[in-house]
Amino acid sequence: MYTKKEVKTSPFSDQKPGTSGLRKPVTTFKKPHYLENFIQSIFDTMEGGVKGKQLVVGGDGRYYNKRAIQIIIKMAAANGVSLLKVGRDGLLSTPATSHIIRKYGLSGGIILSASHNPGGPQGDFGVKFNIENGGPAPEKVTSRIFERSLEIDRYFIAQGPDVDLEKAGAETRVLDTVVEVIDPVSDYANLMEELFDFEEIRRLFASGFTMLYDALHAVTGIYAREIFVNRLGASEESLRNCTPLPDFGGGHPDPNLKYAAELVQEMFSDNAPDFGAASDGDGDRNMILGRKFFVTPSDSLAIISSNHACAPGYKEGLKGVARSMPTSCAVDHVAKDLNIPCFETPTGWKFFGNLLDADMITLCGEESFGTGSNHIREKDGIWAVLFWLNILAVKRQPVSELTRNHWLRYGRNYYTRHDFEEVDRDGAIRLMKHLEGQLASLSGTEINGRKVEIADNFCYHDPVDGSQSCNQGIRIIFEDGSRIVFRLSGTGTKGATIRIYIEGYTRDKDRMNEDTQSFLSPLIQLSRELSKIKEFTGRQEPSVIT
Ligand code: VG1
Ligand code: CO
Repeated sequence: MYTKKEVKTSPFSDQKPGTSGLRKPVTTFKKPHYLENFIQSIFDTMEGGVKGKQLVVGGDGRYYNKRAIQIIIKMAAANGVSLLKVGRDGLLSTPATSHIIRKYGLSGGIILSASHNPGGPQGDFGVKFNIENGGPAPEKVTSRIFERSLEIDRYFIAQGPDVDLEKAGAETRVLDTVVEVIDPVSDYANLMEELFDFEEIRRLFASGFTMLYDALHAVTGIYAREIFVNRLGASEESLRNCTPLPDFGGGHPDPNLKYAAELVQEMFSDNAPDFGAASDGDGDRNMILGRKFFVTPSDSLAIISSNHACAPGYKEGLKGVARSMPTSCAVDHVAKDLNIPCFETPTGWKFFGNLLDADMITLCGEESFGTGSNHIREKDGIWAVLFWLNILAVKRQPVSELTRNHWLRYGRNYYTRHDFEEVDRDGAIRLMKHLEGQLASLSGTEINGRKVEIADNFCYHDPVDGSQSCNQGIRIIFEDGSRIVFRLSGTGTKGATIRIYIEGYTRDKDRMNEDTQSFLSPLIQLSRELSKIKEFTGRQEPSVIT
């Protein structure tokens, strides 16, 4: 029924993976040979060759997911993959994929997602490749893939009918490859039951505790229904937008104050439920809200770390923690208190992989609504929501009270990120050069009463494999614990996105409940002046503030 075909092709020059996989407009991915070239480049550079390997593939259900999966199934077969697990209907969240790779000892996985970027025919598509530890391919692997993509001249693909992906458990032979359709939820849900106290959380819901979970019409809808409603007894009304749609209902599947506006509005209304949460397109991000209360992702990591013992899976204690460089230093205070190491890595989950593999950290997170642990090698949205539920089930305190008590104990790291999206790329690059040029003269000086402790371009030395990743963002750190960080996004697909991260720290008990933007306004003002953002981009105001 199937025949193997070799197709001649020529390279594309723009297949360099960014912070998290290769992300391009759907229109680019639909160009003849575009997806095929990239997939073949992954196969061609797999250690020991792809022949005979076992892999998994799935995606967040966005537009082009179904078509792309069929192409990948046929390419995997023509390249001699022995077993290919595929999520039912082509669906698998990023964290669930990571777990499948680890649980079944697969050699890797392909995740079709542009994460939080919008979908649909005019939206974005993406391909992420994860390696055998279940985590995103590290830079040495993505560089090999990119180099290969620049010289590729052929790919292999099976010709024959599409594989039916509707029934979990079904097996189809494509050439010599077994294509197995898997239930995308059950293995993952079982893992969650091992880590968290489902009994206790069930009791919490039974006591009348209310929650609103918004999947933003992306992949986590199917996980939320099984875990929160079926296994934990939350009411059906707790679920919002939980049917995955190819265009995410026209929305932006990014769980933050701007793009999850409906949820935010409800959580800040007078009859708000006790707890609110949302995830992104591929399910690795999370936003945590209480009644009329927003928890910054940086605080969320710190609060989870400090309350880790509430969850059975973490009772034994933490080996260490890690955060990406722009993430606020809130977790550093907890680490100090627990007397465990705290690592600072560049942006992107791939940098946590070595630390997790070497058992040097247990929990880690990013300011960009990403939190996770050593249970898999990706950040994990539903996991973070469950961790909060587990903590709340034990503490029986409102989210706001829990967070405020945390600040009283450790001090508060006021934190905001200002994104200037889709600015002119040349202007953005010139802005970063301008900042770089000022670093030497900034060190040791005093600006508006704050002494600069460090002004540099962050360079990471991986303590496990000794690799170096430089040029990871300009940081200006002041002696009083405040910081301004500038970097360019590596996930956008139009122009450039400048991210400015601003942080201020206080232990003053009388200053714990101020408005973040006003607390930080002198630093925000300074960030505009230092970067001359108006001059370089023509823009004064950010497009997104989180
Ligand atoms: C953004 C975030 C980063 C995150 C990455 C992937 O990258 O800032 O923290 O790891 O997205 O997230 P950037 O380069 O645009 O700042 V996801 O949910 O795409 O896997
Ligand atoms: Co994501």
